Amino acid sequence: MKLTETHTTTNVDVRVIGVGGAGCSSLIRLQECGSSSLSMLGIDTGSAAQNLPNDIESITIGNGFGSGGNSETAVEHFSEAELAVEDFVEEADVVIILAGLGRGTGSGLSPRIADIARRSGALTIAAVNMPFEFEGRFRNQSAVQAHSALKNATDAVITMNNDDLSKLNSASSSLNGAFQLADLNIANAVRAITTELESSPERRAAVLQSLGDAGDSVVLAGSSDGLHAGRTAVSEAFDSTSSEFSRVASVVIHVEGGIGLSLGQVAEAVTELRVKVGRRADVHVSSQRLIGMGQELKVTLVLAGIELVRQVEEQPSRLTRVKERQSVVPTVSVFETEAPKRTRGPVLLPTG
Ligand SMILES: Nc1nc2c(ncn2[C@@H]2O[C@H](COP(=O)(O)OP(=O)(O)OP(=O)(O)O)[C@@H](O)[C@H]2O)c(=O)[nH]1
Ligand SMILES: [Mg+2]
Repeated sequence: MKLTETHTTTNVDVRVIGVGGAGCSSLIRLQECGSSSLSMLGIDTGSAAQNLPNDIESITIGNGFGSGGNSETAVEHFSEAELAVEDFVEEADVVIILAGLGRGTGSGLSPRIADIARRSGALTIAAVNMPFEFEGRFRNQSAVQAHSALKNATDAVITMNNDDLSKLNSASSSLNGAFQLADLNIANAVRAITTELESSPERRAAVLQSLGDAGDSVVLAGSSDGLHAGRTAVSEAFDSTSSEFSRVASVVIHVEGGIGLSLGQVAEAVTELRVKVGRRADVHVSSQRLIGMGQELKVTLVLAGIELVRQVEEQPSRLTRVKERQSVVPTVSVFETEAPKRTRGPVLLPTG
C-alpha cells in the first residue's frame, strides 16, 4: 500500500451540465457546496433552468412547461440547444452530466448531450439518479432505458439509487428531503471527482483511468460523529445500499469534517473502506475541513468498476478475467486540502 500526500494542483477544465428539473437542482446544490468555480450550464424544457442563479448559464427549450414526462417530446426540441451545448463543451477536458432519470427531459436529452461532449474529445461522465420504486414501473423502465443509452454515450455512469436514499433518510422524512439528499450526494460525488482531477497529474491520470475503465459506478454516502466517526460513516454508507459488491475496481473517497478533522480519522475511514472493498481496489482519498461542520464527519464514496453479487454468479466475461489477472498492486493516494482560514476565534478544537 502506497501513501502519498500532495498539494499540487493542475488546471483541468471541468464543465458540468444539469439536465431537467433534477439536474438543474443538483447544479444549485453543487454551487452551494463550494464548487462555484466550475463552469455550469442548466438545460430544461420546464422552468428549472430559468430559475437558476445568474452565474449558471441556462437554456430553456420548448414552451417552458416541461415535456410532460415524455422523452420524445424533449428530444424533439433538442435542436434548439444543440449549438449552445457544442459551444459549452468545446475544449473541456471533462464534462459531467447530471440528471434524474425516469421522466422526459433528463432521460431524453442526457444521452444526446453526452454524445456531443464525447465527440468534442472530453472525458464524459454522467452522474444520475434512478427513480424510487414507488414512482412506478413506467418511470423505472424508462430510467433503465435511458441509463443504458447513457452507458453507450459516456465514458462512465455514476448511479445513485433513490431507494437507497430512503434507507439513509428516516422513513418519516419528506420526499423533498430525500431529493435534497440525492442532490447533495451527487454534488459531493462531483466534488470528490473534481478535487481528484485538480490534484497532481499522476492522481488525475489514475482517477481518469479508473473512471474511464469502469463499467458501472455507484455513489454511497454516510455521516457520523464522535469516536470512530471515520469508520462509522463508511459503514453507514455501505449499510445505505441493498446492493452487495463482489468486486470493486477503484474507489474515490471524499471525507469532510470540521476544522478538527484529523488525518487519523481519514485513515480510519480508509481502513474500513478496505475491509468493505478488499485489498485489490485502487483507492483515491481527498479530504476537506469546513468550519461549519463541527464534530460531524461525512464520507462520499464513488465505487467504480463494480460487480454486484448476483451478476457474479453468472460466468465472468473474458475481459473481466483478463483484467483480474492484470490487476496491479493497489495504491492509496491521500490528498488533504488546506484548512480554511478562521475569521473568528478562538474556538475549542476537538482532539484528533
Ligand atoms: N436529485 C433529484 N432528483 C429528483 C428531483 N426531482 C425529481 N427527481 C428524480 O428525478 C426524476 C426525473 O424528474 P425531473 O428531473 O423532475 O424530470 P425531468 O427530467 O425534468 O423531465 P420532465 O419534467 O418530464 O420534462 C424523477 O423521477 C425523480 O426520481 C430533485 O429535485 N432532485
Ligand atoms: Mg421537469
